[in-house]
Amino acid sequence: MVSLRGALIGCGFFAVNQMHAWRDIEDASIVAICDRDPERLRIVGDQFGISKRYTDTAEMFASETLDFVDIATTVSSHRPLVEMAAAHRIPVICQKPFAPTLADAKAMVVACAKAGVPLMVHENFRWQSPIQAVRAVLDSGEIGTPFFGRISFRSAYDVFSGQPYLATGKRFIIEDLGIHILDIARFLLGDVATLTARTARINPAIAGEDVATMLMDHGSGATSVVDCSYATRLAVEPFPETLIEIDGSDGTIRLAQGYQLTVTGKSGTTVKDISPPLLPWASRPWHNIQESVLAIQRHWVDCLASGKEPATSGADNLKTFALVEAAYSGAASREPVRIDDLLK
Ligand code: NAD
Ligand code: 89V
Repeated sequence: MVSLRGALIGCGFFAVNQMHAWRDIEDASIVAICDRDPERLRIVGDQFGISKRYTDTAEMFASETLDFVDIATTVSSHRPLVEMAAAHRIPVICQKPFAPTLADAKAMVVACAKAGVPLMVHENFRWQSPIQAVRAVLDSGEIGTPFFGRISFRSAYDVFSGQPYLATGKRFIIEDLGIHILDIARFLLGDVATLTARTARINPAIAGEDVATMLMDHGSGATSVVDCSYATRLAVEPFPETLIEIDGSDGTIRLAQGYQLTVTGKSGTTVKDISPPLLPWASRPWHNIQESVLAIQRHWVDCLASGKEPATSGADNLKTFALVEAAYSGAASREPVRIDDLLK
């Protein structure tokens, strides 16, 4: 297979992981990079040996022949950049959060559909191997039909040192982190009918909410609780582990801190350590997330080769993004929100 020619837009904090992962994928390579900050362009260009460097995205699209673009900028630039890729008929990956509003997210899906180009949201948490392992247990039928889930991310890790912008937005934990955990809930238990939410800000030094609790009714009939906190000090800091409890008609799944998976089901109880691999370029505790970046980028290359729709396509991600919007509006109104009403 001929190697796909990609370009990366946005050479900041997280893009370095994406560049490492592209280097591990032999069917694709990054041939050009773009950042409006010349210093970030220099750092990433030098680290990964990329000589084609642009500070202007329009100039890059005009000058390069590309098979895809990978957008790793922060949220406010996502819509104009995705629409620019669609106008050039270039398949596009866009980091989460997909958009500032659901209306912007819908517009990007329409723009790419009209241009006939694939669009994938870089929603990588469901690609973490422990999350995939939970999904495999559900698919095996071992615990029967799930009727309850708790998907939990509670931490006091200092995310602001690497990503200072997270302290300044009116929206914080649901938009930045809850979006991943809500996506995992959809991935494991299916699409959501209604959501009820409560939020709090415990850290007085930040602008947005740092605690969120969401109760969801899934279309399947299952109920789940998604709870997220960056104000939870524990004896052993679990960042960035997502902990999972699922109860089914024939058993239970528990993914506990330290990547310990306990399954009690039709064939008894098994306990396994399902720690993710430490890739050569990865570092703890981020290795769990870094491994998922490689997995989702591999999936993108497979999808481009086969014509399959990515698991976290733009259209799929609208259903996760609707949960984010519902959580903010439901926390404000203290009323349950119907998800179908948002997706019309
Ligand atoms: P960052 O601010 O460190 O990097 C963003 C870079 O994009 C900056 O260098 C900036 O100069 C550049 N940029 C912004 N607008 C641009 C434009 N229009 N044209 C060219 N360059 C532009 O941010 P970050 O922490 O790396 O986050 C980037 C995105 O990745 C965010 O959406 C964030 O939510 C997401 N993220 C995802 C994960 C994950 O696990 N999926 C983890 C961390 C961050
Ligand atoms: O996914 C993210 O955007 C990151 C982190 C994993 C720290 O929440 O902000």
